[in-house]
Amino acid sequence: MEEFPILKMPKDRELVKLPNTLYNILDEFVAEYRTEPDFFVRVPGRVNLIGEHIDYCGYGVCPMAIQQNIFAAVKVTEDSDLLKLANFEGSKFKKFQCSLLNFEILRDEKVGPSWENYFLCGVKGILESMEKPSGMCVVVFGDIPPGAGLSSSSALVCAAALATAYANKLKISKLELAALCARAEHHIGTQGGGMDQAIAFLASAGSAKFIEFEPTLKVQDVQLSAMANFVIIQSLVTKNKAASSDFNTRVVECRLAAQVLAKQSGLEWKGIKRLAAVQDLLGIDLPNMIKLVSENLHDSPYLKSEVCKLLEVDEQELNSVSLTENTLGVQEFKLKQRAMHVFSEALRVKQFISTNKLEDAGKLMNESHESLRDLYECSHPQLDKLVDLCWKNGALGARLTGAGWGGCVVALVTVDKVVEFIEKIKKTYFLNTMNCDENLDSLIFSSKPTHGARILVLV
Ligand code: ADP
Ligand code: NG1
Ligand code: MG
Repeated sequence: MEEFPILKMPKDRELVKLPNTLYNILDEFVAEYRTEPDFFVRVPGRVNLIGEHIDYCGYGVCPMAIQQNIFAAVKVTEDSDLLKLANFEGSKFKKFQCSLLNFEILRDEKVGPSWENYFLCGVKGILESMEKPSGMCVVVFGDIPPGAGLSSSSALVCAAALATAYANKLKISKLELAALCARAEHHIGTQGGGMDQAIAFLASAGSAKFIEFEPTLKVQDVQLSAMANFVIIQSLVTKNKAASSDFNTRVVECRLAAQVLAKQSGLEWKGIKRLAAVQDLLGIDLPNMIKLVSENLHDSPYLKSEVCKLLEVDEQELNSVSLTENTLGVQEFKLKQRAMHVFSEALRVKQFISTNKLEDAGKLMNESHESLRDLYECSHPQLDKLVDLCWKNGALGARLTGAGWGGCVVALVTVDKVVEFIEKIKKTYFLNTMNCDENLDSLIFSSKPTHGARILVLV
């Protein structure tokens, strides 16, 4: 784990001046297990600035890590294969234990999988490359609001993987961990693209990142003007992504759009899973992909029977080549609208990372929101309301962030206007619209890009 700086955390808390979350977790750990942890891992959540629902289509995205984290305190027990998990919020997230040599990841599409399953995804990712893991006692703490599009799920998966890797002295790079965790989170049932796990490990303080997935994972810094400030606002509508088939339905619509476009273009379509692969094989640019979609796909939804006919397969074959377990019953697919969103959003990302004009960056964010609302249909009336208030109260741009259907909005506001903007949104959204007067500072805050996952040891 050479790439991870091992930070030292003094046991003597008097040496640390400020109250520190880590010491609260330490106390909780000692109360739970009557011993001290060997180490902590800390993995940040993220806000995606632009490039939504395109990572799983093979296109680059532009997130940054935020200050909220998932922490795990860990004690390694070399004489056993037992995993013991406890959570700081014990009434919400119940204790759990299992053998690391034999466990199952349980999905639940009605209420969502229980929390330990996300931890087990990360563990399973690491166990695929080793045989005899050491047991672990773990306490998890998180302050990333769950189901808010700030990637609490992946921070938990990544924290579990990093903890398991470090506990077992595995040599593994950040890039490998990111790719491994993206695959591992699929065990929960949603087929995301890898943005969240990549930024969790590869973020660095001070800059957002442009993350590309094809042909392999690659990360570059994105430097925005010093005047740029990103404000994150919770809509107060949550969306548990693994508790419905909405997310995978979009993944499948994009996959079918890719396959239909490939077949129409005379390409061998069965091996194609992503829209980016079609573009690659056709060797044309994004504006021409948009033209191809507008000329070749129809506006009305495609019935499953029509897709079968176009691809010349029966329903059984379509199910096994293109669908997921939880989308087998979907009968209609909006191929044109989803593909239009993906290609236009991929183009917006390129423009966003290369512009030095904040007004242009804001406009691209606005267009992204409109596309997610109208073409991708993953917004929510509360998100639309909030975005509208941002537009009216001085933001240069605003859009939903993360998977959507609820969650957060990210607004681009110039430094000189941030305080005034936050006050206006507190009043117009939280007080007037939502009648909410709880501590608003955790519901609307300005965030600077922070660093990726870290390991801390007690000294
Ligand atoms: P998002 O990634 O947008 O926050 P998801 O629906 O993908 O939302 O994941 C949310 C799930 O992650 C929660 O339902 C819970 O199971 C798990 N989770 C998030 N934060 C914590 C936490 N602090 N402790 C335990 N589980 C958590
Ligand atoms: P959130 O909102 O964190 O569940 C999901 C996917 C991302 C990406 C975005 C939409 C997972 C773990 N994350 O994020 O890969 O597709 O939606 O841009 O599936
Ligand atoms: Mg998630």
